[in-house]
Amino acid sequence: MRKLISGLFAAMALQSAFAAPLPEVTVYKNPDCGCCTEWAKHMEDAGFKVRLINTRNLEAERARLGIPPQLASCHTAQVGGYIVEGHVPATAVKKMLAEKPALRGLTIPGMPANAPGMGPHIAGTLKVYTLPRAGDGSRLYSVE
Ligand SMILES: [Cu+2]
Repeated sequence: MRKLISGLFAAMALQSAFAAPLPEVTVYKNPDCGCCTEWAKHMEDAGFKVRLINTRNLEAERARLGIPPQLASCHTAQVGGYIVEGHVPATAVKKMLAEKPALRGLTIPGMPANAPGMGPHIAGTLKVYTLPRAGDGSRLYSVE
C-alpha cells in the first residue's frame, strides 16, 4: 500500500512537471546537415517537440530573421517567439524561455566541437551569445 501511494505521488509530481509544456522548436536546416539533426535530437531529449524544415536557402531564413553573418551557424530555429541560432544547449534555451529577456534570441556562432550535436559537450566550456535587437551588440549570455 505504501508503495502504491508513493507511486501515486511520483506520478503526480511527473504530471506537474509536464503541466507547462515546452513550446515547439522549428528548425530550418539543410537536408544534408547531420549535426543539425543531432542538435534536434538533443532538444527532443530535453523535452522539446521539434519540427524540422529542410531548405537549401538558409541565407534567406537568416536574412528574414535578421541574423548577421558573423553570428550565424549551421541551422536556425524558432521557439517561443525567440530565435536560436546554431548548437545552443537546451539548458540555455530553457533559461531564456523562463527568464524572458528582452532579446531576439541566442546564438553560438560557427560550430564549436564541444557543443551539443557536434561532439561531447564539456560543461562549463561553451559560450552562448545574445542575438541583439537592432542597434545592440551581441553579448555573452551564459557559459554552459
Ligand atoms: Cu552544426
